[in-house]
Amino acid sequence: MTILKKIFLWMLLSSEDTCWDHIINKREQTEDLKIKNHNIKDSSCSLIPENQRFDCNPEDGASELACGARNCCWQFSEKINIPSCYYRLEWKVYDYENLTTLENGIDFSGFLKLNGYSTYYEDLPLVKIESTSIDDSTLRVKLYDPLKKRYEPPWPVRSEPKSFSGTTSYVLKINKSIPGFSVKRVSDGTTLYNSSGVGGFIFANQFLQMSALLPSHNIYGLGQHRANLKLSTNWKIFTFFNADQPVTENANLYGAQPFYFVIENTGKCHGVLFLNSNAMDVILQPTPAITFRTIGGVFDIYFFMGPTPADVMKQYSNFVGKPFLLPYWSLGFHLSRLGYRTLEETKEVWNRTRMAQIPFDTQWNDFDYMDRRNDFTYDQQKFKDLPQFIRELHAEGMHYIPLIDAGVSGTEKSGSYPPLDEGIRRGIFIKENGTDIPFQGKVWNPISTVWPDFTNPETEEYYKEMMEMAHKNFEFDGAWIDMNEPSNFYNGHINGCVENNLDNPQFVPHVVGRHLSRKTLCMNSKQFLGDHYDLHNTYGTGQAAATNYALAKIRRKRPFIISRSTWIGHGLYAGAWTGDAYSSWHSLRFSIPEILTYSFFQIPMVGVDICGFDGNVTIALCNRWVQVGAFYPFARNHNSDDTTEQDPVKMGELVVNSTRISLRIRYSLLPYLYTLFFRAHKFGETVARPLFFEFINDSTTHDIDSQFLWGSSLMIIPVLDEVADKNERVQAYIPRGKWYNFHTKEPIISCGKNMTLTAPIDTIPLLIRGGFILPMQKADLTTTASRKNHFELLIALNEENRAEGELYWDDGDSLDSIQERQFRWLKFTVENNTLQNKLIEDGLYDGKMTLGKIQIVGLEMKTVPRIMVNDNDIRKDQIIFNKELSYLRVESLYLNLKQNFTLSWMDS
Ligand code: MIG
Repeated sequence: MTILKKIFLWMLLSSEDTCWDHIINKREQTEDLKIKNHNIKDSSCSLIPENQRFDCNPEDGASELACGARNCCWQFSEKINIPSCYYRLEWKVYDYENLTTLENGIDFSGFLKLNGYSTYYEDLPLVKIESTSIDDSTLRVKLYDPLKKRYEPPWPVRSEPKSFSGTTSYVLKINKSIPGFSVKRVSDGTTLYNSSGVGGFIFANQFLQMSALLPSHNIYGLGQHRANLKLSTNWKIFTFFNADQPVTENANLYGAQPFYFVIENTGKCHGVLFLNSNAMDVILQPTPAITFRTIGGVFDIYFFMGPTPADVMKQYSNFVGKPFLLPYWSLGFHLSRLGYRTLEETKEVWNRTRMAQIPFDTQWNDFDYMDRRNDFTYDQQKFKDLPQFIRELHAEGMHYIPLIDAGVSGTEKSGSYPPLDEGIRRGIFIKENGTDIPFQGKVWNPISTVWPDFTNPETEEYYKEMMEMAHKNFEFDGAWIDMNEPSNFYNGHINGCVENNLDNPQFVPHVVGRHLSRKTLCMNSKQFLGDHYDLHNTYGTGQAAATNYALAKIRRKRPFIISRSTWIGHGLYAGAWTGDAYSSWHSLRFSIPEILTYSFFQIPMVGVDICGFDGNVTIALCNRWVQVGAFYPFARNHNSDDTTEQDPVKMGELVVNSTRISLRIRYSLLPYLYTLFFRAHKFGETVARPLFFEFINDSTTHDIDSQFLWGSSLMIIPVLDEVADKNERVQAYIPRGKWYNFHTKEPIISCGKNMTLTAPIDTIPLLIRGGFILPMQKADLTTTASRKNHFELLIALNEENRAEGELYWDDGDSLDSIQERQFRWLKFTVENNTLQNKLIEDGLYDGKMTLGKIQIVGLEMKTVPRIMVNDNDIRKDQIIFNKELSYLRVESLYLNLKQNFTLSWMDS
């Protein structure tokens, strides 16, 4: 085929994408030049604009010479992040061969054959590329070694997809002349991902790279990083390698979630998972484009077509697993700190918090409670009465969660510490390379630490036994799993790691310290399923899975686990907290995008340490932090041992007041929050939700990460800086529609505008969205008590005087409530001045469910309305109506929610 014909074909394949067209034109010119001009090298290079450069020398210290050796372009750039050494358009080391369409007519397979040298060791001689249409909205493209099995992550657990033969909302195209592929949305022709001839496609043993053009700058996800919700495309490197790294910008943190989410220019959305657990850099550049650069495994890429944000989430959750159904009590307030040195100190804080009438469900202990900081033990002196204390908590309807460190003590007298003896007997610890000896490092344990290998199928049973042994001594209710990146005080061994190609690969992603074994294990240590090098990022999720299994077996109730480290699919087993946050206004402000980003990853149960972990918090900061912290899905105040006490009572009257006010609101809204968590479990929906999920066509919302929603209908507008705090005012964007001030019930009608809201010193601004019904219960001091109170409905009418809402209810703790249909799942609607309930699904839960009160906001009536329940008038003294506010309250109802009822209002 002549060059021109090739170009023509290629243009046909991809002519709809503007960015792409641009490059094609350049390429066409380049090819013309090739014919006319000998000095093609420099001209082709200078035709590539800066923001279309793809880095050809990601190692430090690029030079013209080294760049030339890579057959790349060199054009020195002053700007720090813009590559001086970049790929020429025709750069390739692979050629397509034997591309064939498969039986279903949509999927294909083919090979890429090596025809050059990437400059990285061990380029694969042959790469197989396969596309699999999983369903109409999910596409998988996998590139792997057909000759030798390479590592692939064990989580999320997945079955080989069957290929689908219906119509798909996407189409995948290949330009046979150059490596790569493109994925296009059928309905509007948007190219979502185009890697054909973009950057340099490389598949070497320890260097895998793929770049792709993206359709917009609205890119989200790629956690765990401290960043704005909408990610910067200004040559940003996001490094994925789980590390014990206090939360800061431009660093790889505790979790790895290589999943991104894009709002296309049309407002349609899609998500992309890059299922690779090796240490990896992901670069976003202003083209806009993305580069994945990883040092092991395979390319396994999943496209989730949306088109709404909720669709993307649902499709993604179908693949990675949906969040666990949490126990109701876990939605209460949690109190913790490192450095309650004794049980007495723990009790003191517990007591004063309760005495202050602060809603409070779960007391935590950090490793203080352990005997010599060893897992599965408790200190028989300083925490002598721990078992009794836990019984007391239980009697009060409260719960207890202890910390469990990932590592187990590695030096104990034989026969004295079963977790070590049993682990050795079963051979389940991560091993020293080439031996059967457990890999030894050091964490909190007295002398040394070894790590259970959660990829070993034996470990689950081992973990269960160890936890059961501990549980017999003190009946904890959940688990807080820490240091599971895994973290180590040494860089590998006490004297480091021996030189080897896993600890010293040719290319090291931009991990903090630029050294893989920094504060973790040597990369060449051995796990059941392979090298730690490959499995590192999955460790925390492996521990979460084993802990979940153990807790379910031991307690026969819903497991509740909070983990620091996370990986893809983590939410199926556990929630997370974001790790060590500094007690600063800056951390407070970033806590919102941090929490929202975890929602994308299907980890809705997430929180930031309220009032911050490191550093001393001020009263002013803690005061605002407790207010928003009450709206973190996971609401826990936690603190380091070398900082001043920051439990609400210790912070003084102002903070106590704010805590009480905000937690009472939280507790009163728990039936709503629990329903959202049920929907997360059932459908993969988000709980804490970015505004753009609900207002996708309003592009102002695409950037907002200082406000958020619970579900569709409650907007939280926290005070996040000192100016707003002092002024007691906060700026907020109110999307189009009718809203109501939660506190005052005043209506706000917006056509999409910025507004200033008052934020009194002890109160967080909250808005309810017209058109929705929120199930509530009167707050109490524990969830155990509050969930017995009568239900209430808060009805916020929209401009058409309609509203709807939902309630999921069960006993809040049984493992199999859903399978056994031990629930009630109701829908409420308001239409034609009548409130009605209907079953969404039939259920058998037979606990009491009484509706005691309704509130309606936005009810415009001339006089106090007459109200009928099931066609009977109710008493006048049950009705309170505020005409100016259009606010109605009906009290002392006694309606069984499990039966159908109607409640209507009319002019009297
Ligand atoms: O080396 O268990 O992020 O929440 O208090 C520090 C002690 C270990 C780190 C956790 C923090 C916890 C602390 N842990």
